[in-house]
Amino acid sequence: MDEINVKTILSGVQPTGILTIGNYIGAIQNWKLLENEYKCIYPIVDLHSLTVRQDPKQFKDLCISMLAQYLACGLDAKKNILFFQSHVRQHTELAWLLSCHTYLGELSRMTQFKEKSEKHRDNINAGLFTYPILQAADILLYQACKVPVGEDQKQHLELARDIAIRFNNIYGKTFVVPEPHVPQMGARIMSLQEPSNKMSKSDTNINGTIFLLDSDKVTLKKIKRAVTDNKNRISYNDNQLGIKNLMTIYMTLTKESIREIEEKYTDKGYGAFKNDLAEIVVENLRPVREKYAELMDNKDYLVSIYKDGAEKAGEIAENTMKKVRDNIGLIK
Ligand code: ATP
Ligand code: LTN
Repeated sequence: MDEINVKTILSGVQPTGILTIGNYIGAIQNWKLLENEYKCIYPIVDLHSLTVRQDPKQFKDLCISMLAQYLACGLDAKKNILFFQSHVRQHTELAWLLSCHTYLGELSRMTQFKEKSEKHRDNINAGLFTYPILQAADILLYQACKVPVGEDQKQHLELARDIAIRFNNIYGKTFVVPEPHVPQMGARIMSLQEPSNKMSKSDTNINGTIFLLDSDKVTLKKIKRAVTDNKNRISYNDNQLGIKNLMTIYMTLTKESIREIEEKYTDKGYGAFKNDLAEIVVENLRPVREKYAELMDNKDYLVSIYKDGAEKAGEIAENTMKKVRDNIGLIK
């Protein structure tokens, strides 16, 4: 069993919109590199999204859309377990048991809770507060050893580790203690309008964000309008954050080195560079958009993927839960 555990990777994304080129470069492209080496489990964490009020009809569409986006980006459903968190009931069962082993003080230190309660002042619900416990359950349920997450989720992962260690100390070894996974291509894509901020799918300034399903025309327009500076020099440095960000996108999509890109554009200005970059982005995203449209036209196939995923995930989850229930003293 440990042999299997050592090789499990797990990460979750909330179904709250369309993935950005930041998610694609920073997360999904890296996940693809792992699929042959690890057992990869990617729940679409629908229950987490309910900490913010969702329109029920729209939410169903968002969830299906997220699954189609994963597949359209090239995640292979045969090699990765893709499913909806809510379809594997053990997530919420474990979350309760873990909540009895988590302190209020720990939860009140979470910066995401502080930020989100600022943002949603009219709906500071208990779920928002206990959100990291459900996240810990997602991870510990599958005995994941590595969790690919961005900077902002490191604190939640640290808490998941603390809970796992505490539980193991009280009841004997029950959970693998997870570690963050630092991706090989660790690029962080910034907003095209405010290059000191991360590009994010929930950013209200949509001109700063390239969504995977943006049309060619929209992508072109967003790149042309991307904030740069007046140096008109293609150089990768911290005094030219806008151009640095565009070069990062260029580099990760073409696999050319920064040096090669700088040389290629020594005698050229921002206009030419932006035109070429737009073409590269458009060429990369077009197949994703086409595949997405095809998938959304084939709902039966999507249903078969998430059902199969939930079945596989459910088996692993139940194995862990048997051990947890027994260790904690619940009668079989
Ligand atoms: P939201 O706006 O809903 O908070 P987000 O777009 O910031 O979402 P997450 O859902 O928090 O993204 O993250 C999903 C995955 O994508 C994580 O692994 C995260 O590290 C990665 N990711 C998100 N934004 C970027 C980015 N701008 N650059 C690189 N990787 C990113
Ligand atoms: N909280 C994460 C999403 C998330 C997650 C997880 C990430 C839920 N469960 C388990 C990694 C592992 C977020 O907001 N990005």
